[in-house]
Amino acid sequence: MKRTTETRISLLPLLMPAVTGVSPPNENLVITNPNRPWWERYQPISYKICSRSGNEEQFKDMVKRCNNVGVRIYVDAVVNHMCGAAGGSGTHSTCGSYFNAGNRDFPAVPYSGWDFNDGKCHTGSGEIESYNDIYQVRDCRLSSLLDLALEKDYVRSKVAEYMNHLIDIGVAGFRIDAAKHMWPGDIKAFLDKLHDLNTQWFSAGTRPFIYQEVIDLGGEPIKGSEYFGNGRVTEFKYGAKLGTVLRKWDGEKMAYLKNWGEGWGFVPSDRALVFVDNHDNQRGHGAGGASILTFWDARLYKMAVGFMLAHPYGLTRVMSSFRWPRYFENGKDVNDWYGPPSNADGSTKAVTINADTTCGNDWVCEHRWRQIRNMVIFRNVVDGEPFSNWWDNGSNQVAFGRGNKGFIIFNNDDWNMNVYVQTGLPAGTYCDVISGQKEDNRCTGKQVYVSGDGKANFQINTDAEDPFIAIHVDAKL
Ligand code: QV4
Ligand code: CA
Repeated sequence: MKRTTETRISLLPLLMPAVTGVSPPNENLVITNPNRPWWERYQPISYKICSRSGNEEQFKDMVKRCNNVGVRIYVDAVVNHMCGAAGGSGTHSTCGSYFNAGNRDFPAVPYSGWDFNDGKCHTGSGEIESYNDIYQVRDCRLSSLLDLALEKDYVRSKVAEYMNHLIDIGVAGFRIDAAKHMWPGDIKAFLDKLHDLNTQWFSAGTRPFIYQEVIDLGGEPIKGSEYFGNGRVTEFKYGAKLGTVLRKWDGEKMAYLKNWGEGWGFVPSDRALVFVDNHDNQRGHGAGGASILTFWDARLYKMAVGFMLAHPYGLTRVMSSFRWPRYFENGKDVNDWYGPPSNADGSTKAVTINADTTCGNDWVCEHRWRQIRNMVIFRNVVDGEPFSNWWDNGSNQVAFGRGNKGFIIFNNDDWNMNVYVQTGLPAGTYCDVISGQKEDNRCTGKQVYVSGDGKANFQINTDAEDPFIAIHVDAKL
């Protein structure tokens, strides 16, 4: 399975142990200045499955092999627009399909001038000029990207045809890119045309899982809630706020996380798709700003992902990235455009696996980091259990449990922690799944002793490699 822009793993209940999101698989504009940026994949030329990650046969093979081992594939669907207005004309597309951006001609779909919103957008530039005008945001061009006229049944049908092709191959659902830039009713119209999932892997009548990229940090007229009828929505406040808390910016502290979730003004839990970072904001694109934690800040990042996976709010997504030569000039990463690790001929480097199970070739594979992988298991073990036994020291030492199945405790203060707290767990010896895990009925890391009354002693020094401990009933000796 090749990853280019990113791989996303979100965690659904136990029946779906692993869920992977893939970069846009359809044909896109080939951009050579800069040299093959990751973001060229957000400039569609056609709906042929033919990208830098491979062709249709290779995509089918990946989906089949993943489905056969219980890994579900979600596709990033870029259907708000085609390539940028300055994309030119010719066959510089990943499958060599001809197009002419200047006169809106995309014969490989086919789309023509009638299928775009040029006449509908009322700004002087044809671009979105103000996010305070909901008509501009939906009907004008986002960064010059040619905006599709999704009120037309023809356009809706072409989009649905593309998505149905993917569903028939075996994908389990979609991330709807730039959903804020489409009218909720237009999204509903093409979603209503979608097939049920492929019965080779899914039970009859299963609908595709949908989550919509709507950036709503508050302060704009378009609200995530307008999209609830279509599926989940991305909750961007989540990563921005969690990063602020763990960095201790703006006077925030972990003790305030006691009412994390709706209590922080987030969308209802059953509507939320949450994440610490994504492929945009880990490199300064999109929303969230400087507080966003990423693999570059590994220690705080593991704590943030650990907190997210332990907490019951939302449907969680784990990021998996590639490293790039990040280089700041005047506060901006001038290399934010870098594509995936690639060979001299432009082909993407393989995701090699090291002896310690981490990835090589500059693939970061956060999902394989022991702390993150083990917290995914934690989330599955505690699924459905209530948020319980919150404890805090009024500062940055906090703990909480999930019923009688799991417990997690953090020390993000500048002093050592030594506490005796209620875990809610049955008496016994548990393996900490952060410093190690349970193997052959012994712990490879720290051990935690829970006494008959459910209490346990936790010591976490401020300079610990990972200043948090997590235990659950499947890691009990
Ligand atoms: C630029 C100017 C234009 C100008 C044009 C001239 O902005 O005003 O007219 O040049 O050629 C790239 C460039 C951008 C360029 C554009 C068109 O960065 O400078 O326009 O191409 O050539 C990704 C990247 C963008 C990239 C885009 C298309 O992040 O930088 O643009 O792909 O290649 C908002 C939205 C939200 C969006 C977020 C980034 O509400 O929906 O911004 N997030 C999603 C994806 C994101 C993707 C897109 C949407 C677009 O997650 O990855 O943008 O599909 O918040
Ligand atoms: Ca639009």
